[in-house]
Order: sequence, then structure tokens, then C-alpha cells
Amino acid sequence: MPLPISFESSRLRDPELLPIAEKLRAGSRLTGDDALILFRSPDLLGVGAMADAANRARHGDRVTFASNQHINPTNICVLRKTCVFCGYARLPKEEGAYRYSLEQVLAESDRADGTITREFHIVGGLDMHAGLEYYATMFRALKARHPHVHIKALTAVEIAHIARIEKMTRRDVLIALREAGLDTMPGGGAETFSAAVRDVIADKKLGGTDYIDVHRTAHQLGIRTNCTMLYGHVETLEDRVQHLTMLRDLQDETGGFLAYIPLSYHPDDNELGVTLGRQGIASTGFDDLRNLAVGRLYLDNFEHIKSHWIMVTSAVSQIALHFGVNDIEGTVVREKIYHAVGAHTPQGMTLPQLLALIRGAGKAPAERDSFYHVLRTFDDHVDDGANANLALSAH
Ligand code: V47
Ligand code: SF4
Repeated sequence: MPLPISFESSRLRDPELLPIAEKLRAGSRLTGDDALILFRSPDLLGVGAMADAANRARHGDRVTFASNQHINPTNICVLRKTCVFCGYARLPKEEGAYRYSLEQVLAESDRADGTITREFHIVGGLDMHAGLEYYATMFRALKARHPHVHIKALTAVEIAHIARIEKMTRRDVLIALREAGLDTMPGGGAETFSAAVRDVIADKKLGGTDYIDVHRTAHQLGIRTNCTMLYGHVETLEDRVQHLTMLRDLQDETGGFLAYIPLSYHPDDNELGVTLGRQGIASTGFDDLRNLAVGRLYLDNFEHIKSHWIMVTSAVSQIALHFGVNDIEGTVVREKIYHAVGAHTPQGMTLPQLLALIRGAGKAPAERDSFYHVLRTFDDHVDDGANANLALSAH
């Protein structure tokens, strides 16, 4: 059940929000209709203030981040033609297609640019030649070379793909990969669960129920996972609420989700953006903040709501720290997926930049491990404003 939050209703300009504030004060769960009101309300500051109160009840002023490194070992993908929102994937013979050898993955893993990498975030395309052996060998080699680095790898969609090409159950694939070094799984591949939406944006991709099922199996095996929702394309607000409800229900059942990360659709360099006539018109900061805030309020059984600065910009991520967000995607180092679809953010952020971003919002930064245990705080620092400029220069 949600933590009761203390909140001053005089901050709400939309009377429709008053009954929701009352429920939050009583520690009652919000309904799907409440979530729709939150998505529709013009009073973003009111929604944000409630999300901020809910976030403070759990985390106070603490904002965490991970020193992580993204590795995308292959962009070859059998769904290249049907995930029309994706600008990253290539067919095997297409220009720009790549699949890293083990040596290339290891070389990439060594390029953390002087930061201490504690987590590898490894995702890629659905490549017929990247099966169980490819990933198991990679994870073993990475663990041998960087024994203390956590491996967060492979989306539910990739697990299902490996199971299909290896003719194994998804459960057995997860068991084999865990033995090879898989620690947790990222939340990608969820998109928006609604079948009507999937028909338009990703009609051959693993469906919403199957995505939930792979995560359920992982949780049953003790593998914690993240989850996401891609918003800002053709989905309705009802689709968003249905999606969040499915995530909340699984979390009630297993408690296996670590964090929820809403992902804003980037319309550049992908077929969907052209079809929708949206090239150059990404989601608005308003919608980015709203998705994060509604995630915090509706997903009352999630401890962590993460903002992905690469997608929404570091400026929006910084403001999001007052809209229910307690965690910010980490150093990243060399991001490829969003930079293939027009993200103008840098491909990575240094530790001083992340610290400055968090402190610039009046929050207390803490580096965490992949299970959200705090590893170190930086509380001795006195903010002099100069650091905030450092974060803004990251654009
Ligand atoms: O599932 C693809 C998205 C996701 C586009 O779990 C696009 O910690 C926007 O899930 N516009 C992969 N998004 C990334 C992901 C993720 C990122 C950071 C942290 C975590 C985590 C997970 O990227 C895909 C898809 O939803 N994506 N194309 C696009 N045009
Ligand atoms: Fe392949 Fe994932 Fe891109 Fe779809 S979104 S084409 S599954 S890489």
C-alpha cells in the first residue's frame, strides 16, 4: 500500500485533483480513472507537487545515480522493418550493420573514460547470430575481466528471441544466462503494451502479456528487472494507464521490479516519425514531466522512478527531481540507441556533471549500486553555483 503523504491542497489549481490528493493523504491506492485525471489535468504543477510529496516520503532529498556504461553489441535485428519507431536496427547486409566480436566488446568495456564503471547495461538487436553462446561467452569474459562489475543485460524481447532461436524455454535461457553472469535485466522492449498501438508501431514484436511473462519468470528466478513505457507516439492516455496497470499488477505479485523508466519517443530518423509528420518534433518537457510524475503516483509499489536524461535532456531531468524522480540514468559513456533517432544530448556524462546537475536542483547526490544500495554520498560539498553551470554545459 502507498505511503500516506502530507500535502497542502491549496497548491492545486484543478479541482479534479482534490479527491486524488485526499486519497494520497489517506494512503489509499489510486484507480485507473485517477491516473487518467492526472494525465489530463492542465495543472502540471499540482500533479508534480503531489508526486514530489510522494517521492520525498520515500527518499527525502536523496537522488541516486549509477556509474554505468552502455554497451550495444549488435544492431542487426530481424524486426528492422517492423519496429517502425526504431532508428538503430539494421539488416545484416545493410550499411552500418555491426556485430561486435568478443574482443570488441572487451575493448569497449575498457573505455569507461576514467570513471569507475560499476554496471554494464548491455542491449542490442534481435540478431540470428547472437544466441545463447554469444551472450554467455560475453558475460563470462566480462566477469573475468571486470569481476566487480554488475551485468544488467538483455530485454524481455531479447530473452524471447534467444529462446526461439535456441529452441529453449525462456526460463532455461534465463537460468543459463544467470549462470554465465547475468545479474539483472533492463526494462526495454515494453513500448506501449496496447495491442492496437503495437499493431501500428511494432506489429511483430513480443506482445505486452509476453513481456510481463518474461519479467515474471525472471522475478521468480530471483532476477530483478526494470520496466519502461515508450510514450509520445500514437498511444492514447487510456493505453498509458493500461500499461502502467499491468506493471503495477506484476509488481504486486512479485515485487521484482527495481525501477520504472518512462521513455519519450524520438521521431527523427525512423519511419514512424516520417509517417506521423513529426520529424524534429519530439515530446514536450510538459509531457516528460507528467509521465514521470504520474509514474510516481500511480506506481505506488515502486521504490524508484528513474529519469533517462539522454532522452529528455539533462535540463528536464534536473527539473524532474521535483516531479517525483529519485534516480537519474548514470554516466552511460557511449549511448547509441537514441543517438540513432536524433537525440541531441551528449553520449555520456561525467561524474562532476552528474553531481552538479543533482546539486543544482538542491538535492543530495548519492552513487548507488545496481540494487539501489547507496555506495557513497557527497554531502561534504558546499554548492557554489559554479557546478550547476558545469551540468548545463553538457547540452
Ligand atoms: O525498448 C527505440 C526505446 C528502448 C526509440 O532499464 C526509442 O535501466 C525513443 O529500455 N525514440 C531501450 N525511444 C532503452 C531502454 C532503457 C534505457 C535506459 C535505462 C533502462 C533501464 C532501459 O529504447 C527500447 C525502445 O523503447 N527506443 N527507439 C525512439 N525512436
Ligand atoms: Fe530490433 Fe529493438 Fe529496434 Fe525493434 S526496437 S527493431 S527489436 S532493435
